Amino acid sequence: MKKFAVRSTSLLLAAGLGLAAAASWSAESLQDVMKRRNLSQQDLLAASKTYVPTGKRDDFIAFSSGGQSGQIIVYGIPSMRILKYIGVFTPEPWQGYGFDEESKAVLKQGRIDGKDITWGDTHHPAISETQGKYDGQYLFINDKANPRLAVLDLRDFETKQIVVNPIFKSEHGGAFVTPNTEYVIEAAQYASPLENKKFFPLEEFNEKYRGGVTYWKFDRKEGRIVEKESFSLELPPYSQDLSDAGKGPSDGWSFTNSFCSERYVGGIEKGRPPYEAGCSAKDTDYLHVINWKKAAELVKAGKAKKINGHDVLMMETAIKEGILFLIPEPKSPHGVDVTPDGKMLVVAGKLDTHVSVYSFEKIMAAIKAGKFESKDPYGIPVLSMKDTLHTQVQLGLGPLHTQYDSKPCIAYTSLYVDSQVAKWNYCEGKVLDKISVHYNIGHLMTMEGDSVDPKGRYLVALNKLSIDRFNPVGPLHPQNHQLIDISNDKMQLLYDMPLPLGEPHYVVAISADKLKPGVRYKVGTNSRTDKPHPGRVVAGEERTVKKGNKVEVFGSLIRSHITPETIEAEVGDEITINLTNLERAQDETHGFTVSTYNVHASVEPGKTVQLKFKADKEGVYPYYCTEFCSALHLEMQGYLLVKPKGWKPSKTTTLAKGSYTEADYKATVKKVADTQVIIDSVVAYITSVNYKDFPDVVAMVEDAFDQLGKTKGLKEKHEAFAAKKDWENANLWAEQIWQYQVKTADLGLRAKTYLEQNGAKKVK
Ligand code: K7E
Ligand code: CUA
Repeated sequence: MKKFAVRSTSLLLAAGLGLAAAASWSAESLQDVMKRRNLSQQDLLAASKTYVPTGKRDDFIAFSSGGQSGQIIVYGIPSMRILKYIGVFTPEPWQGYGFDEESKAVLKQGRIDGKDITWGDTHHPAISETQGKYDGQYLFINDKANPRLAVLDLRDFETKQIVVNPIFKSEHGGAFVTPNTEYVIEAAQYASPLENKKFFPLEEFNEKYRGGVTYWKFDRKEGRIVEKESFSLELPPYSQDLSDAGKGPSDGWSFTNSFCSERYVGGIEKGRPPYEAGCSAKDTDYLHVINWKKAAELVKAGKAKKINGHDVLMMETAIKEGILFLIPEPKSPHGVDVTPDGKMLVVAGKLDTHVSVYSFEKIMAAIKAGKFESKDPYGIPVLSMKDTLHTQVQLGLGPLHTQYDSKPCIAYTSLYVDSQVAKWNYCEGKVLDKISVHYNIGHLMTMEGDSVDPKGRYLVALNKLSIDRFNPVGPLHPQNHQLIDISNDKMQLLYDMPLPLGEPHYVVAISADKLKPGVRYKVGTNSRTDKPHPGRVVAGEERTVKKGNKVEVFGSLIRSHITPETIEAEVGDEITINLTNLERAQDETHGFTVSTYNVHASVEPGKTVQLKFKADKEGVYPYYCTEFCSALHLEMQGYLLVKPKGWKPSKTTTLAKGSYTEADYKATVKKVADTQVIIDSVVAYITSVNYKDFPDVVAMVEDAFDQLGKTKGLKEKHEAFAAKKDWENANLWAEQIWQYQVKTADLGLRAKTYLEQNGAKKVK
């Protein structure tokens, strides 16, 4: 390998050929380290279960709600390494989210009453399902504070759509998908008048305030929610909480529980007892049982009423058609979780020590027999607990949420007050194990644990308080996601991960091999619409168009150059900059910003973005690439020149000249020749193996030849200047050849390394 070491390129080669330093093992033994760091055998065991060596990958990918950050957090399991934050309801500068026109258009869909809302209280992410199994195609998440739902595409981990709930003022029981992602379920939380901008006094709460559940229609082919085909069910003002969709035998039904079915409206200011007291006075609240398939048919048949332009199936209709029922459930429940086989639903009452396991078969039997114990004040038939319960199990204080294991009948329930996870058998109604967590657990999550096909192995406890677990960082503490091994009879705590981005209520995890995200876009793609971008260019077609006071740039980015190098405008001009990243190589993202104009874009390979602003102040504004993309990244630069109105150059200006000699020129020419030798050898290697079987390598090779192709004609150019003894121009044009060669060699070496590591075979 050494034979390629050429002076000016040796740095590049050292990196590209992987001339690693000789492995230097620590002289310490494992025992020494245990002693020095005060680690137990148990600690070592836990470490070995979570440690993912460099270059290796995680088995599961978790998508966590970002809580009040309005974002999604992506991390790996079991390493708990954070992989990405995805901007959803909130601008996210790294990804240019909210700073380029394409993503601004997505955020704009989330406007309410014409106003931007640039944060979200995200609670429940959901992965799209096919036949009840996670399929890894799409991700949904709700915003509780401003009732909205977002759609993310897992091909590029980008937010594509935000829809605003047309009738709710808050929302909590979403996102939950039906088994084939026909609908995304979203339930209201705090009851309000359904009609927009309508005021009714709290004294009319029972009559004029309403809850509900919305079923958002999802078009999988388009990857978007179809608002026109979505509908809601009007429900009593019972503070609907979490939902879940039936599966298997219960497919077609959905379940939503509630708290404060007392319909208490507080009023401590008027001497009445406070909310907390009034909202937990009764021993039971109501589980709503809804036949959503039938509801969808009724809406299609025109039985819905339009409220704010949205189809709402009124309670009266739902009762008459026999698609809405209630079942008492223990005090202030939080989660309702359908078992993987779809036969039971587990409800945990926060203020009860039991979990209640309802049998779907019994529910159906009671409905069929018309066996109701009463009607609620709105006339909804109420099934009795006795007729519908399979069993109740005493688990501990403050049971909240339940998830399932790959082993039959095994469930895990979070105990908020006890700060514990309980492992139990819901078929036999037996507690099997308990483990303490730190502290005050909300949701918990097992691998694909709310699907029909849970994967077992790990459980994550989403603890609300971390108190003393981490180094102190001030009064606001991070949250604590604790990883627990559930592959054996006894649960084992493995790892504490601080989550520093809001309170993530829920997280879902999918087998990593189900995700197949791309590494590049088709050149010229608007990633937010998946369509060709009108501002796209191919190499050589870059241009700047000035029309009146509008300056529009159609530019490109490729290592290590921004085209154009200057943008000239007059003060007051409207500037539009379209940029296409022409790279095909993996991870060659360029960023782009213009000084002090509050614009930023992340332009991944193939993507086209648009930045728009008014050049409202005269002056000189550098623009540059914000991602360290290459050895000449800092040189990816240019100037926006904003001239005063009517400005003319006062005298002929000349650009500053460098002083170059014949010797400089000759040295550069030699450097070019040496580098070509390296390129030739790399090309010889690549073409000697079956590189065409590796699509990533083919892309790199294409990129490399693109770069090399740009040197065409430059040799003649520098030689012509040399003949005239113009050493500056001769040297700089020769240097430009080397610039392209370096990029060619960089790609070629990456391709070579890839081929070597991925078992490329010799072709004759
Ligand atoms: Cu915080 Cu599901 Cu919104 Cu429970 S939720 S903890
Ligand atoms: Cu492109 Cu830095």
